[in-house]
Amino acid sequence: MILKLILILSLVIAPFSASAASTQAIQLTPQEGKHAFPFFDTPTTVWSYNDQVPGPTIRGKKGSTISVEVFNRLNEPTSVHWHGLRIDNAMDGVPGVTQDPIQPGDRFTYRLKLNEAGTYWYHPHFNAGEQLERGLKGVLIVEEPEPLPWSQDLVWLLDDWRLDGDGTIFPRFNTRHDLMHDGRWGNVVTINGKRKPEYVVSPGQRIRLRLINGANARIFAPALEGLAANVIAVDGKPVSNIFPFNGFYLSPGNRIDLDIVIPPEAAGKTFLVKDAITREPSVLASLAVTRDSPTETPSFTPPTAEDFIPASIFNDVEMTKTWDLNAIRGGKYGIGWSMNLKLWPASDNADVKIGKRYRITFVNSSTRLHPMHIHGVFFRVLERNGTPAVEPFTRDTVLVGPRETVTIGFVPEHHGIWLTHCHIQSHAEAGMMSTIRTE
Ligand SMILES: [Cu+2]
Repeated sequence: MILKLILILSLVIAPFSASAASTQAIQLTPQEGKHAFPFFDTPTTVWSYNDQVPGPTIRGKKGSTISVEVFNRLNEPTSVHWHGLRIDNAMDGVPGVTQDPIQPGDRFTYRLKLNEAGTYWYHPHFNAGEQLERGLKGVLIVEEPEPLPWSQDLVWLLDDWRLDGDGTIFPRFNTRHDLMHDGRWGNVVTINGKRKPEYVVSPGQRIRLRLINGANARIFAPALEGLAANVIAVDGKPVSNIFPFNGFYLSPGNRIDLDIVIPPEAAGKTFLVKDAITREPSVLASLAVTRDSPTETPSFTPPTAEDFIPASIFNDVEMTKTWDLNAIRGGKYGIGWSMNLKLWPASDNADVKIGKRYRITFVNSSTRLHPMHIHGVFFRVLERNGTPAVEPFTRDTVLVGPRETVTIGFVPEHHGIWLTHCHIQSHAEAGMMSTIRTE
């Protein structure tokens, strides 16, 4: 009651600080729903947040706090993980590590302090191979407080689905084939749940395009045809120097923010955005330019990468940890994906201290793909196969290719037990998870 009164007073007395002082309350209800794909007579039964696929895009201002009440109306437990957010460990959404699973009919409230502007996303961390594939995922955007030059902020959640001939979701998850290979790749690719959607832009417009890979396993290599773009952020954080967007692998979990100017002379044109990961590039979406007369393009000063970590600080480090990634027999599916020969929930953990410098090396001893994600931190890629990496940005997910060795550097910032795992859901569920214990 008193808190409410204070909030009301603060709205009356200090309207300009109201957004920072108040807490945005959001409801997320995981539940069965219907989603119409274009080629089928009947809508597909999906699992959704709030009957939407993808779930609602949550937006909050940097510095604000949001509370998200999750009401589980599925017939099985769930949780929500906030991919990329550096938050209180108790809010990280990992059942068995940071919380108990949310049982059917139960509620759990996540309080999230939005400290850093950027592009994030949310998804379950329970039976994730099935829950994500059935449609549970959404985007979370933390908005910059300053005025921005973009007249449109396009958010594209890239996904794929494995649908049967009648439009139902292929009901077997973590199959032997998925486990032996690179997880579950679908046969229908969608942007925001739609097939090849068209977005309308106008000549001279400056737009921001946020790409989020929410697929279970598919890697995307988005390419803009005939349109120049600059990369301004990777995995939520501003890059240290903006660079042209040209051949970027977006692994499950990765995000990229692009700055695009629609050429003033492009009135009436349509630009295709294709996925170049397949031999025959396929259309993901298109940007249709209106025939309006061009507007003046606003100038753009790239945001500063405030806490960008220089790679040189990892020349000498307090600790190194090596995780060997490989398939072994065992686990709940008979085929396990291991980190140092351990299958989750057994794990060979890393113990680290806040503020120290660490190097972690992922050695992929297999011939499969492993996009490795670490919760609650961002890191620099230092080396690939012993050669210094040139990446003017930080990440929270890095693709470790077949037989590849990738070394990263990071400085732990928050207490707690932070999961690190392969973001190919089948691999994670077959054991490829461990933790970084931070004190
Ligand atoms: Cu993997």
